[in-house]
Amino acid sequence: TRTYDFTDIESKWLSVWDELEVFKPADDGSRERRYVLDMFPYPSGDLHMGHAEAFAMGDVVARYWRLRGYDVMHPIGWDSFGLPAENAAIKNNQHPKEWTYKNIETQAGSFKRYAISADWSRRLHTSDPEYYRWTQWLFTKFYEKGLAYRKDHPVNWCPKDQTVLANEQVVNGVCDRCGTPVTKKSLNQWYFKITDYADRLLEDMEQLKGHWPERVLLMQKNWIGRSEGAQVTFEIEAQDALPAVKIPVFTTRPDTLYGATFMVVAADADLAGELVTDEHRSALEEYQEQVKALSEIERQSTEREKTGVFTGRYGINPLSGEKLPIWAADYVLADYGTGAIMAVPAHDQRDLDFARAFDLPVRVVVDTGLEDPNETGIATAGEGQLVNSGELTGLGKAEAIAKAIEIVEAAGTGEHKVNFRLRDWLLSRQRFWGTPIPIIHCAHCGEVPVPEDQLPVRLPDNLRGEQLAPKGTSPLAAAADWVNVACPKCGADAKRDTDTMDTFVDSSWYFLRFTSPNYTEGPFDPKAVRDWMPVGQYVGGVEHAILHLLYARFFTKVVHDLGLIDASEPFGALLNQGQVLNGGKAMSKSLGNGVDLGQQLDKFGVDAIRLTMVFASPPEDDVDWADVSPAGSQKFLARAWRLAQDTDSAAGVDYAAGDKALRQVTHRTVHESAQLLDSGKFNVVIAKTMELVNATRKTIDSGAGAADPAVCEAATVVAQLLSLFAPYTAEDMWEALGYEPSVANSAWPQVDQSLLVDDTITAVVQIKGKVRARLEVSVDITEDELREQALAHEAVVRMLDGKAPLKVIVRAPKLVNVVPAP
Ligand code: ANZ
Ligand code: ZN
Repeated sequence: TRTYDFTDIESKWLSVWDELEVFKPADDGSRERRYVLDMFPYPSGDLHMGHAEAFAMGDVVARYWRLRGYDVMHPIGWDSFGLPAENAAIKNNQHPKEWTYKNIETQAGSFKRYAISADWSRRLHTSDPEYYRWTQWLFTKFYEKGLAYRKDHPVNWCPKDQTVLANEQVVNGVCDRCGTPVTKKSLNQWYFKITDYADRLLEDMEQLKGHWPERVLLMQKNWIGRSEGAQVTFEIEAQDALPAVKIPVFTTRPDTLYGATFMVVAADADLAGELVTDEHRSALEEYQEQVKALSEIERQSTEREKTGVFTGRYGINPLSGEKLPIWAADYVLADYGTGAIMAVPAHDQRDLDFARAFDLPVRVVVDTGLEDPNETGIATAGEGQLVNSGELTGLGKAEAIAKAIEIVEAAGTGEHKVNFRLRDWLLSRQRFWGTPIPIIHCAHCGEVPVPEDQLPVRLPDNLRGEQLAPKGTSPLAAAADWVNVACPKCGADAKRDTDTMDTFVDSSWYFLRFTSPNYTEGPFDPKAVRDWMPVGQYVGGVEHAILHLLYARFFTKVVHDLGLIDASEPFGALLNQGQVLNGGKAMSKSLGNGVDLGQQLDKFGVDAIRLTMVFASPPEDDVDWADVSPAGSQKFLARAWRLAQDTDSAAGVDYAAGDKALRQVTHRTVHESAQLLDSGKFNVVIAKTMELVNATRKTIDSGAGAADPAVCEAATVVAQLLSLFAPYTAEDMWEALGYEPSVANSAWPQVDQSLLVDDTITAVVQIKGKVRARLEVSVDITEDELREQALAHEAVVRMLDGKAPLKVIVRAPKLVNVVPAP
């Protein structure tokens, strides 16, 4: 007899699946379509344990939906632009594409071996000119809509990588790639105007509730950071030779206007330099130098002692007419609100800390019933009644906010205002290995988008090694033959933009391209997008909770507004799989606790690794590789596989004649598995399958033996359930049972409801305290089901005589008490 040999099974089925194109959707509308997507990989070497987990989870969904009869699209591709390729190229004196495409091939081979049920015909790479042509095309559409623009801006700059960093790439003041302290630099940069979409990005999260993890929605909400309040203008008095000016401040608490005792401008905003008097200028400049070295997080830290300098100027409170000293400090950020605030130390902790550090007055204007902040050092932010506040005195907080806004609006010194924390998306990168920005700069015409028929703007093929090294400007600037072009508008000598795009741009629309990856008339075929979008299940790490998901949502909305697609949200449901740890810690070189996926696959087989990943915990939870047993998984798979070997062919078997107890276990398993899969409890399905395998073996050993039709039925179901987790083993079982490949496209097993009721109980139905009926019901019948059955019973129907009962008290599963209407 054959023994379970995973190597043998793996090599046998891979080619069969390929040949039969088992995982290619029919895409003909004959069945309802569903789109399952794993966040596409970055080709950084071979696949690792993290990929193995994420893709195992996504594949469970794809394979389950396929069995349920949906036409499933589960594509795969690569997010293949980015820095590591460039760094490798510099080191090895190559072009980045060499490293990139070599790694892609390695990963593709591993994905195939890992038996991801992917439609390989849809494969794409964002670094292919056929792909980035359309990234560029989309950029030009954004540009035409005013959604892509350039501005001078102080940017985070990594002096070592010689590149601009987004805020989130600055961690504790250092570059998250190389650890070098980050400095500021002013550069003319490209931005996407994502702030125009702040409100919609926030509102449309309603549609995602219940389908996306709660914490991801919360993180997005905080990132967008909507706050409502007022913008209030303060007159700044002329002083010495300096003229009077007006400074708007943003406040969420206009009710506290009478409690403002000073003002603060961001030390690094131009405004600080414009306000400061000669007497205080050198102190300000010295202070500004210190501030430059700090990260945004440090600046806003409530732990750090407050610092600042006086500007020598005063502003007039528009409500009270009071004269307030203006300070410059780093706890006020230049690029939030207006970069200036009114400070209300009694009710804002940061202001209170500052007031105490510099001996500024603290005035309570909201009586919250709490102790005086002057004494406690704790600002009171809560509800209360206004005091010492002129016309606002006596009002509650909310009323006072409304009233204050009314007053400043009437006086023309302020207005209601909504502010967002979200900033525009800085997409320029001074790097080589990215999508070139399709703009030509002409001395006569200004910025000219590259016309559609001249796209793609291809990256030059002839740069390599040191030529790609960062020099403060994009390496593309050095490629004279590439940079110098004729202006598409006037024909004069002009220059290409030499920046490339943030790779997050590439990944903001790849899910649309997957619907029609070979389409040449546009970025995607509108019909294909209509057919497939939105993605039914998106799977990926929580590290993408903010940026990637927000950018993808933004792109989808813009593309929707361009009239190109119907969907306005890209991902209907989101699953964040956990991490794979080892010994309770993330795997890392420095800890030396890395586990090599390839070695695990060689040792235990693909199926055992996949099964282990899914069995370890619910998909959202981390998997600690030190706590799991791939050897145990392998043993279980051998045991399951043996069932099919021991059973006769399934052809022509009448299951109804089989052992009833085993049939009940089988049908119950199918029934419960469907519920568990629908609610994402994949690990429990494996536990149920294990129980079914045990029950089947017991029947073989004790009952009518392997010839029992119930055994054949059970083995069939085991193969189908296992096809979600252990596709090779399942396919081999399927063949042994006498079916045609592939089990992946067989149908979800039919449940015989009568076999679900195994543990039954007699429920009594009482009317006016007398037993009138008895019902044979399942022990886990729900209250609703029991009520329905009781009221449908003929004795009860007769007694109620067509009238609705006054009251029905249900105690499932044993008792129903019916109180008839009088
Ligand atoms: C007066 C005041 C009184 C404030 C009070 C709060 C409480 P969010 O919710 O984050 O929008 N603020 C405004 N611009 C700022 C900036 N550029 N840097 C630092 N802080 C700034 O916070 C808005 C509040 O943060 C504003 O309301 C302002 O302080 C401060 F009892 O104004 B408030
Ligand atoms: Zn021109």
